[in-house]
Amino acid sequence: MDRTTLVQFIRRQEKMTPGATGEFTNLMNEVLVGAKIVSLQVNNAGLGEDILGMSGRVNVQGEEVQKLDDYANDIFIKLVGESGNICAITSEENEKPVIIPPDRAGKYIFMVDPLDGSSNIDVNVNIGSIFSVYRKQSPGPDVTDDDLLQPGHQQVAAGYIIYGPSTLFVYTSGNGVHTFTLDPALGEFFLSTQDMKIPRQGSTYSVNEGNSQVWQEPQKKLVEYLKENDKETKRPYKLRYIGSLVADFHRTLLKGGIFMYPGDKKSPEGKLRYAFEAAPMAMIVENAGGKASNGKERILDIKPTDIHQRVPLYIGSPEDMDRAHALLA
Ligand code: P6P
Repeated sequence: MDRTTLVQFIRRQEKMTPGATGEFTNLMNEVLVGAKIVSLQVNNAGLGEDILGMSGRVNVQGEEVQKLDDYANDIFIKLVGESGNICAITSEENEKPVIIPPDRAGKYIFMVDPLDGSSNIDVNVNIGSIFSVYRKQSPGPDVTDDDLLQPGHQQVAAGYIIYGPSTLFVYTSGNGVHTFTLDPALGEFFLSTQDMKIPRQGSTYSVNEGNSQVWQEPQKKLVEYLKENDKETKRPYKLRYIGSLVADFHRTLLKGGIFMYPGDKKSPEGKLRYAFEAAPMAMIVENAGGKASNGKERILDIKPTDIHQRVPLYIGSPEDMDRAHALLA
């Protein structure tokens, strides 16, 4: 394995970026410290302090909050909030944005799902943290909706940390998708894969078929099509669904195929959040040669109207996505 650390890699990219000031590198350093701290807690969950189980709180999404959700949220908000590089943080766990006082603020906006898939913690299934970085758009010191409700194509960077058999940090700043593996003995992330590309076509589909009774007809037809027998188009596809977006997405990125969380008759906008899940994964998959849509429109072209807006998500290999769009049309 290459012994390039995550910060060394980001610094190299910074040197190749005209006008770079080092603020982004400093911000990313705080994010990776947060990742190491959360990784330690996730991997020691159940040992020592009682960090497993429910916090007793229900979040803005109406979801029961795990103690580790709160812990991860506090860690990222504290570390990134004190970096001096950001003027606002939005989090899936916080109803309102955290606004940094102008005298301690910087030019970036940080958006985070601090612990996605946390309902899987108690059954020891992979979970993750997902983040996005945007530039402040509005002039002057105040943070406005122009800063908090940006279309995903304005992301400066996007990434996720997946806490599993190993802790991986996967990110893009628009020049390819790169993966770093945490060496727990050294407490350092080392470069493991540079400029990842998603296979042009896969052989798996990933969706919660438990919702099929409330799917719209085109969605039903798409999944039936993927299950038909046709050697020429590598069908039937295999179903793989973990119920943790970071894990389902990471497998799709490496092996190809398509992940879907469609809108349905009960929830026309689906379940996943635009800012904290769909937009960052869409930036990553496009930088790896894949595609991401809401079934019709490119995810990165959508301008959200609320920081907690939900959106249907189809994401994966370009050939699988093109076929899905043809069948959903
Ligand atoms: P369902 C986890 O709660 C999450 O937000 C994503 O990580 C995951 O893809 C999705 O919800 C799973 O939802 O309805 O299939 O349990």
